[in-house]
Amino acid sequence: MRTQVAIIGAGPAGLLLGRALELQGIDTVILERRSRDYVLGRIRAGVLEQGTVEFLDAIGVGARMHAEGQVHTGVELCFDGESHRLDFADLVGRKVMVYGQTEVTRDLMAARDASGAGIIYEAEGVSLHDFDGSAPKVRYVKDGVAHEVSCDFIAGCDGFHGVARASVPEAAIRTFERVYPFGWLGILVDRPPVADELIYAHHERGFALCSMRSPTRSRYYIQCGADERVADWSDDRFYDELRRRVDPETADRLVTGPSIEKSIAPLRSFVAEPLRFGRLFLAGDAAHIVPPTGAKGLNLAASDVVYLAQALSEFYGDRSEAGIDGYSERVLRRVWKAERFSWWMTSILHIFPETDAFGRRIQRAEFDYLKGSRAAGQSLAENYTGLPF
Ligand code: RFL
Ligand code: PHB
Repeated sequence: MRTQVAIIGAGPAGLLLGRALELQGIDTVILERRSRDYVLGRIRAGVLEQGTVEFLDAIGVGARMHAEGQVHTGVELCFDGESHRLDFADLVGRKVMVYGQTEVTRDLMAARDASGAGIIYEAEGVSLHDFDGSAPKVRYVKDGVAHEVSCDFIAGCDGFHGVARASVPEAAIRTFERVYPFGWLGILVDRPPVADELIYAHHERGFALCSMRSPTRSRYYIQCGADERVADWSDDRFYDELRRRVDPETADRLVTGPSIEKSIAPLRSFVAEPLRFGRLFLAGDAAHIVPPTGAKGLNLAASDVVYLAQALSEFYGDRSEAGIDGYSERVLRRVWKAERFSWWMTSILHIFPETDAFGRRIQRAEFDYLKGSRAAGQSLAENYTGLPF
């Protein structure tokens, strides 16, 4: 089989890239290790930056998002039960869209189906070859039969545990990492959200987040120990803990119900440098990870893809290599700003093992500063709604 760009992974990064390239007339093959249902069953991100929304519109997959997603013009911050609303519209004239990653993925899969391009699911043993020359290849096994795809470029969009980054010689790559000593325990429940907007809460017992997927479906998270097990958290125990961490009115308003999903996500900051190795590019979680506190992971996958699609379209359209040469530097400059913001949001909102009395006073001062200073509010709002591409 021959294609122009072989894409590894059918998460948001791979699907967005496939769609953007298809609109430029560039041929792609997408190889995904899991089944379609498995990919659609993963509950992850919920907040789209304004720029991500604009990108989805530009590639013609925004219709259902505008019909079913919820536009949010602010968030609530809560510190030891005291609340403060940040009004993004007033502070920076911007907004975000609450629309699940699962739904974005579903819309992109439907668009790919409609164009007839297809996705090769359950591709096993994917391996990358010869990306240091001009004729890279990707091999995989499907239903017991070995296949080879020859291509001009490989896009590694296969997430943090994928094969693409792991295929790069160790001496050619440098990684930067911080693993946080806690995780997020999340539940999904078919009950109306406790508030119209997201609530990010700091409490001496740990962080909590009240989010949503629709007017009838809520997503809640609490900070938990890194080694805790989902099985030890009954729904009742989860709700009791959540109530203790938010302000009393929110706790009273909470409508509980049986969880339809419950999982623990570890928290990590990670960046690989560079993001281009000859004819191989890394994008999305394959290239970098942020803790979810800033709601940046999916949005970074989208901005990486904007740059990569542009670079490849310049290569094929204008026969210019400037875009692919500049890809890594351009992406990393934006990525590190999102890393900084996500790390900072995490550090002010969570309880760390080393958070002593001094540390909590500093966290309190951050909250008071955000409450009292328009500049501080603008800084958070500008980052949360998304820095320019
Ligand atoms: P994905 O989504 O992990 O997709 C990678 C795909 O590659 C496949 N794959 C392979 N395919 C073939 N061969 C192999 N060897 C392969 N190895 C892996 C995988 O099966 C998968 O389908 O990466 P991608 O596309 O880069 O997308 C990144 C986002 O999924 C991620 O950044 C976000 O979900 C992060 N995130 C959030 N981001 C936001 O922007 N806003 C949020 O509100 C937000 N909340 C979250 C989050 C992530 C969370 N978890 C569980 C990590 C909340 C949580 C709890
Ligand atoms: C979510 O709804 O899953 C969500 C929202 C905001 C975050 C992280 C996750 O910062």
